[in-house]
Amino acid sequence: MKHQLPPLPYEYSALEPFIDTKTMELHYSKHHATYVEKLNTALETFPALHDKPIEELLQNFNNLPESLKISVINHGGGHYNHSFFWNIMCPPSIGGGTEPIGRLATLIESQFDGFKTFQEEFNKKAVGVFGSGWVWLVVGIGGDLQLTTTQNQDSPLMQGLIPLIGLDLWEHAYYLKYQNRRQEYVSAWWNVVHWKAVEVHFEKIKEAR
Ligand code: MN3
Repeated sequence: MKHQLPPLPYEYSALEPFIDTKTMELHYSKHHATYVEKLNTALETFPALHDKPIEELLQNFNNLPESLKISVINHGGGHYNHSFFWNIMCPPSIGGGTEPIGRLATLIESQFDGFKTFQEEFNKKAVGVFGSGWVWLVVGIGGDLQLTTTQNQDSPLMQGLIPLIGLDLWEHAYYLKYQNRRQEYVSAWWNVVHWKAVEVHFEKIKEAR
């Protein structure tokens, strides 16, 4: 079974002015699509593995055949990370950019000394990533929240972590609009974080444990 580019849950222009239309279009229809294509190509000669969900391949990447490992980490990670990324964003008009509520909010408050402090720490980590990578809020193995960064398309799943939010820090994610001003992109991005979706995802993780 081939991996598929999942439908984008909104129009290319939906996250304007924070993420511009042209960037969304290229990011989804070129960058993400290419990860999916290259992942499928790499898996062609491994039919048994081709049927497995991408999450499972990444969580167990250590057991993959050596010749396949790098392709799954790069293109499989790229496919998973972007599929995840589209779904934790939405336009402000339907709730993007609010603050979390409920159990997730309580946990953020207690672990990071408040939502504002959490955002500041996240931003600091985002700006500190050298080259291409991602910054994440994840659920750790013990169920605690952690801020972490990954290089290239490495996925937190590879370390047994479950992402709650993640921000793409590759230049392809922001260069057309923000050029070298990554900090500005990171600050603007908070306006489109879909906390409602993140909370639902968080509750599911809690139930599964
Ligand atoms: Mn990207």
